[in-house]
Amino acid sequence: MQASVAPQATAKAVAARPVAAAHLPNARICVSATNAARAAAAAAVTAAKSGRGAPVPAATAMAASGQGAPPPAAAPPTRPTLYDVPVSNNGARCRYVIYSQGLDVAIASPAALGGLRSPEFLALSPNGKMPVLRLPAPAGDLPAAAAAAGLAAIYESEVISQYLVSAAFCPPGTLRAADPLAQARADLATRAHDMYVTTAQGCMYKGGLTAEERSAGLAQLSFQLDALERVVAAGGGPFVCGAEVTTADAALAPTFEFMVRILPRHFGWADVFAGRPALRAWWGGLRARDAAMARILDEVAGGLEAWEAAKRWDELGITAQVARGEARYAF
Ligand SMILES: N[C@@H](CCC(=O)N[C@@H](CS)C(=O)NCC(=O)O)C(=O)O
Repeated sequence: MQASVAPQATAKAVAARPVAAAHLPNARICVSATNAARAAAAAAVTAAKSGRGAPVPAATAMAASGQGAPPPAAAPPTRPTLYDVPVSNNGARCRYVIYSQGLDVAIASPAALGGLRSPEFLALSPNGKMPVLRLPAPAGDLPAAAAAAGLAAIYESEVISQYLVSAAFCPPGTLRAADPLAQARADLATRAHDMYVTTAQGCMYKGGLTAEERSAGLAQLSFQLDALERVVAAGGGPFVCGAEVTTADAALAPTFEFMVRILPRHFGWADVFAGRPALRAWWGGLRARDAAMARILDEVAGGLEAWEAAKRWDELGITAQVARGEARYAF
């Protein structure tokens, strides 16, 4: 339903939108933006007095990494909280929905819960992966055992993204295509990305892979780029599924930020978009068309620049592996 509205205008129009209590997952426990601000302030005072952690304002939290010295167990959030970090390409799609729709959802680093391997985080996200969305669950709302088992949390970025655009938070049709076939293309691009691209993306930046494993991963990225090119070309642009921006654009774009920055620089690719004109056109216009999209891409880019500054590819032996030339890395 956002399609006919300029994305910047949409973001502006919804920037101050409070989340209607009736639209929230449990009206009894959810608060308006104003009350949330009061509750956050009260929580901060309580946290300062008690030394316990509390949800961190987005700007502060996003500056933190996913790891860090574990604080004492965090107090239950008073509003929905997304645990994620800036460089997380999967989580970035959820941040896009929050930013573009002006949702009253806090963003905090997993470090606020003691990091990805802490019992507190694993109770919310059993695979130890971000993002995870924690929903308000004060004492008495859920049995303690259910809360401890993570029943007040949703993980998997696409599931969170779809929940955030559902009636729990947004008007019907938000970030969805009106045409069923267009929406099917958006779903297809998202699913292909999640099943075949993100599962191979570690070949771009993880150590411990043999030359053959890294080469196979990079070949898979190239193959999947061709498959995505067909889907995006069928929609006719400018967005993933056609004329309307959808959650699919936010799912794919952060991973393209990885590919565009890493593949030419570290693996000798001449051009990620060579022979892929539909993807080139989509990518070329994405930042300028949508301020919330530019924001998540800047967050991902900042994380990748920090990796560059830390010489990640040298430190992990990837640069030396590529220099040995035992396998093909450029596609
Ligand atoms: N399918 C999951 C993938 C989650 C995932 O791999 N998250 C990454 C960040 S983008 C992560 O937590 N990495 C840290 C780790 O695996 O230790 C989703 O879409 O949420």
